[in-house]
Amino acid sequence: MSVPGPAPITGERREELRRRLAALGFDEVRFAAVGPAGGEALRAWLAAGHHADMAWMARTADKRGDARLVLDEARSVIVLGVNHWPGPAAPAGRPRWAAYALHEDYHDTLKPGLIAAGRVLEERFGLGGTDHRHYTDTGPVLERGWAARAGLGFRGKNGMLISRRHGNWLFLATILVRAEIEPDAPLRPEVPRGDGDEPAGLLCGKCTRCVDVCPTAAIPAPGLVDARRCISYQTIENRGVIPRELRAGIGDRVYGCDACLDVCPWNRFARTARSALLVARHDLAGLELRGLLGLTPESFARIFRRTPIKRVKLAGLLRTACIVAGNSGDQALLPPLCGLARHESPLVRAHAVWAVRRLAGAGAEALLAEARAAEADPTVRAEYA
Ligand code: B12
Repeated sequence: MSVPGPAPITGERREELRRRLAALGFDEVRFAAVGPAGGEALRAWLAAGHHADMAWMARTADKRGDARLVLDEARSVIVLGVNHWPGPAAPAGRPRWAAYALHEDYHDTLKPGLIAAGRVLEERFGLGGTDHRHYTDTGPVLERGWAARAGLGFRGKNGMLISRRHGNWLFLATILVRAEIEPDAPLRPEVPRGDGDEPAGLLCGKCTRCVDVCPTAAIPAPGLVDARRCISYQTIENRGVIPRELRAGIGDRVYGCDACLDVCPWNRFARTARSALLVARHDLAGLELRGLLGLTPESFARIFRRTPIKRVKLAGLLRTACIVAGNSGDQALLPPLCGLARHESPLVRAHAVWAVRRLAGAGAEALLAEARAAEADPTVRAEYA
């Protein structure tokens, strides 16, 4: 005898669920039915090597392509969006941070909202504790695909899930649920190819601003991001040496990159974030480059505690700060950079050498002579060579 699943959530009960989840701080609450889900597109992306060294993406590809391998008997996906636009106030002449990083780490701050959402499902909708599972960038789920399926927005040519209300500035979270929830419609139900895989750029029209503006040409086709060339990947996920040919394109971006987000015309509707699930750290946008170059383990831990930036660790941030200094044209940064050419981390030394050379030109060899003579690490020696 088969055990009946949880009762379907439809009509007014579905709207009650939407209201209760919105009240927890989620700016968008939408529903999708589990079904075929972008697995083929993901596999093509992986086969082309676009995931760089994010091997975990390949290891979990089957699950990402099939929500039922993540939660067996999952019938619905609740897709939640939190607007994180920090507003237009970033001061000029400072190193640039991705907008999402101007808040405490959303993986942590959204969690209480997701746990509370689970309680709502259990206490008000009769689901058991094992009938739902939540993620925000923390599990093998194609979050943008589900968000598009649920009509929360559409996948833009920059790969982002773009909302008509919030532009490019939504954090996404998903709750896989064993109950059937009456799904919301995707933005243009007449366009799908039949498998729920909406073409990228659905509401982009002829606009290609995001593709054209990318400083490292990381968007080879609409909707397709090659992480190997993406500044976001290089400055956040890559913990090693940043390829030399990409360093100039990094410009003044010290952590993450919003180049392809910033230019999107859909951002005109965005409003400054006010969700209770975010803790603003807009002060980071005021940090000066010279200060970053002087970070110590203690000051790094103090300033970046609870932010997503802590994940790249001190050496990772100093590495990118050296690149930004090299790109700055500011010769006054040569003394701290020469100091970093003797830093204890070879990663930092390698990028400091690059920056000194870029800033000082022919004068660099004299400035680096002592550090070079003392250098034993092969990666840094390669940088000198
Ligand atoms: C790996 C990853 C990265 C990588 C690779 C980026 C990429 N384009 O895939 C790197 C490190 C480069 C990166 C960068 C950024 N990321 Co990121 N990243 C992820 C992560 C963990 C997986 C994304 C993924 O699966 N990529 C593989 C590609 C092939 O998948 P895709 O882009 O989703 O598109 C496919 C599917 O949607 C599928 N599909 C199509 N139709 C359908 C239909 C259905 C029903 C389904 C299920 C699927 C599906 O086919 C599509 C094409 O192949 C997600 C979190 C998550 N678990 O989803 C966050 C996530 C995508 N990142 C996010 C953010 C904020 C960023 C940055 C803006 C950070 C920054 N400022 O530096 C940049 C933006 C870069 C860009 N233009 O994409 C947000 C995006 C929110 C949004 N509104 O879109 C996410 C969703 C995290 C979150 N929870 O908020 N990221």
